[in-house]
Formats: sequence, structure tokens, C-alpha cells
Amino acid sequence: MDGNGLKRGDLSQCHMALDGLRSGIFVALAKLKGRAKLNEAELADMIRSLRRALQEADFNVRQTKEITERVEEKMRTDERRPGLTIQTQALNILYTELVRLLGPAKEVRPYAQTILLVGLYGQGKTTTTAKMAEWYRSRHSVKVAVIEADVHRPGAYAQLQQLLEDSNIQVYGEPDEKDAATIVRNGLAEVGAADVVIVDTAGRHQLDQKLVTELETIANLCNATERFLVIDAQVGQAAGPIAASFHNLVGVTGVIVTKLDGTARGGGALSAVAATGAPIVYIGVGEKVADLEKFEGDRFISRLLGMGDIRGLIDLAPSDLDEEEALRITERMMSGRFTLNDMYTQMEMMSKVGTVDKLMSFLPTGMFGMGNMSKAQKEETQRNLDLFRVIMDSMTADEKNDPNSLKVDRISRIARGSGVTEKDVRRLITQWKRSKKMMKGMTGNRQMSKQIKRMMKDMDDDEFDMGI
Ligand SMILES: Nc1nc2c(ncn2[C@@H]2O[C@H](COP(=O)(O)OP(=O)(O)O)[C@@H](O)[C@H]2O)c(=O)[nH]1
Ligand SMILES: [Mg+2]
Repeated sequence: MDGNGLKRGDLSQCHMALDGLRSGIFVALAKLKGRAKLNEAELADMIRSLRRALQEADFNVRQTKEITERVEEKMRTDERRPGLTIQTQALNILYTELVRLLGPAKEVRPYAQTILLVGLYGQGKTTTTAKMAEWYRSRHSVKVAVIEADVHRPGAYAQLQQLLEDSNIQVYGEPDEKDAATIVRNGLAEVGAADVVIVDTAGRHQLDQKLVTELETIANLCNATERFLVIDAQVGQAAGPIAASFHNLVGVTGVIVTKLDGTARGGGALSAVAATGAPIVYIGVGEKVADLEKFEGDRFISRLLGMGDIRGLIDLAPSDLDEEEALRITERMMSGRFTLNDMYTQMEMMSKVGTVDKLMSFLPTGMFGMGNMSKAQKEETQRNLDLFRVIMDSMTADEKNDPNSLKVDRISRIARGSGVTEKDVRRLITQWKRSKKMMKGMTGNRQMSKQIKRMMKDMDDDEFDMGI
């Protein structure tokens, strides 16, 4: 595991209040806790709770009905994998259903496109305007232009210009003009030849009449091919009504969820999708222009449900991921022993699960703090993993057991054997030392230690504790 991602301070996330939908779902699943057999009354109780949780999260009647009916049906008919508790089975079924509901990311063609971004104040519209512009420019090599039509926030034009200063994207704005429609009209005339035009608009804390009229006028003028609602991951249940009102106004065709690099899980986005019937298109994962990702439903739901405990990892990973091995490593971590071999096995497990990225989506954000790794950090981790594997293949078992024994001559032998530089080998050792220290730090942390122990005990009891 890469030391980069281990931040001890992140433990606090485990104790943060759960957002509405997630806690509602966990309350529902808790009805099945510790049950070995499916009991009709408890199943009915669970389905009732689930229905309430979905409704409170502004899922509409049809969606709520469809999900609860399918969960109930599958609970009765799906064959349960050996060793899986009823509760875990329910979680997995619900996971599949929610991913299905979200569907695949919307494809946005990179030509003949005018995109209007709408949303409340501070949600990330201006930042997302710049991110998307750079996305189309760099990935599709098309001509992109942006129009700043926010006349209410002083400095909006300067903000957008600054975000895009390093790219050759055309930024149109009239900082002294007070009428948004005028800017949009002039802007469209000016940037007419662009393949993709993105129009940034003003937001308020609430949709007031003035903003409504302004947005309507702009939307009519633009005749936009896409109208994307930008929504902050922190907006919980309120997202449903907010999305519905923007939908009534401009006809939302896609949702962009921002600030998913933070601690918020983005439950509100599901409500926004339910309220508009529009799919999620992109997610924002940082303040920088490059911090935009295509939406992936399975990762999004894993994160939302907090499926990133080791149990979830085992249930969802390919079957060749050995449960005992995972337990053994956790135990060794707990004991403070952490050889290069352990690190190697961890890496092998990672490669079996897939990319680091995939593993990150399973790991608990609170437990290892990995959820907050930037995209660049994740990419670096992947590169390190590949390199370290090569190096370790040139090491003897003893050397891997006791990396401290690696002195100059051995380091140079290993470097030659694996075709890398000595500096690379030293980097591996430094990385191991750092990881070991972090593991120690984690197990030295009493709260963390207690949590891991409880989790392992639950695994022994073949019981899945969701922390409630
Ligand atoms: N961490 C993080 N911050 C973001 C993200 N998107 C926007 N922000 C920040 O949120 C704040 C408001 O963003 P802005 O684009 O001005 O929102 P607007 O009022 O909707 O235009 C700024 O400080 C942005 O840097 C994101 O994906 N992650
Ligand atoms: Mg703005």
C-alpha cells in the first residue's frame, strides 16, 4: 500500500454523521443483522425501512417501487454464496440495483455542442466550466469556447480566465455588462465557430424570481444542446427539490456532482437523478482544472454505501482473492509485523482485484484515508506497484522477510537482476519503511485499533457489522 495515501487524521471520517440515504439504508439492512435464515417478518420489515429511506431521499414512487420489489424478489430467489450473511447479500443486491438505476455515464458528443451549466451558488459551476472546456480541448482536440454569463458574482469572468489561463481556450465575458442575456448574445456571435461552447451562469442560494427569469432568457437564447445541473456532493436530501426546480426551468439533461474529493458521499446526487430522470455525466474531484472524471456508477455507489470494508472487498472481488490471505494480512498489520513479503502480497491482491483505482473504491475512506488520493497520486501508486513487483522478483525470500538486511552490495545485485537503478531499489525500501511506520501508527491509534478488531471479530462470527 502506498504511504502517500495513508493519513491518520482521516479517522474522523468514520464517525461523521452519515448522510440521509446511506443511514436510511443501513437502518433497513440492520433489520437482518446476524440472521442466518431469511425470516418473512424481518424481510418485510427491512423492505418497509428501505422504502422509507428511498422516499425520504426523494426517489419517486416508481423508482422506489421498482427497487424495493427487485430487492425483495432477489432476496427470496437468489442463491446465497456460502459464507455470505443475509445482511451482506441484501447489501450486494441493493448495490447492484442502485448501480442499475444510475445507468452508464451519458456520452456527450464533442461537436455541434452548446452546454449550459446551471445550479445554485458555490456548487462549482465556474470551476466545472473550465474543467469541461479543458476536457474537450485535450481529449478531442476540438475548438472550445466558454462564455461567462454570471453578472452577479463580481470577478466571475476573472475567475474563469484565471482557471483557463494556461490553455488556449477562448474565454468570452463582459465584466462591466449587467445584463446576462446581452453577454450571451454577443458571446455566441463571437465564438460561433467553436465545436463546443460552454455557458456559465449565475447561481443564488435559492432560485429567486429574478434568477428564474434570467435563466429562462439565457436558455432560450442559447438553444443549448445540453443543460447540465452542477451539484455539490455535500447537498443531501435538498438536492431533490433543487434539481426538480431547475428541471422545470431549463429541462436538465445531465447532472455533474462536484467535490467528491472531500468527505461527502454524494447521496443527494441520487435524488437529483431521480428528480430529473437525467443521468450523471461527470464528477468533480478537486479544485484544479484537470480534476474531472467521467462518472462510473459502480464506484459511485460503493462509495455512497461505504462498502469499502474488507468484507465488501471480499464479497465483490474476483473469487481468486483469498479471504484467508486478506485476514492474515490484516492480522499481521495488527501485530505490527510487516515484512516486504506482506507488502508484496498486498500488491498481488491489489493486482488481482484490478487496478489500484478499483481497490480504492472498495477501501474505506475513513480507515486508510485512501479516498482522498488525487488522480495523480493514484497513477503514481500504480507505477510504483509495477516497478516494485519487478524488483521484488529479484529478491530472495530472506531478503523480503527482512528488508533491513539490504546493504549496498545486495542492493546493487538486485538492481542488476531486475534491470532497474539502485535508486529504484532504495525507493522500494524507503516505501516499505514508510508503510511499516504508518501501519504501526494505525495500530497504535486506539480508536482505529478497536475498529479493526471489531471488524475482524465480526468476520470471525461471520457477521457483517455496518457500524450501527
Ligand atoms: N475540492 C473541490 N472543490 C471544488 C470542486 N469544484 C469546485 N470547487 C470549489 O468550490 C468553490 C466554488 O466553486 P465555483 O466554481 O466558484 O462555484 P459556482 O459559484 O457554482 O460557480 C471554489 O472554491 C472551487 O474551487 C471540486 O470538485 N472539488
Ligand atoms: Mg460561478
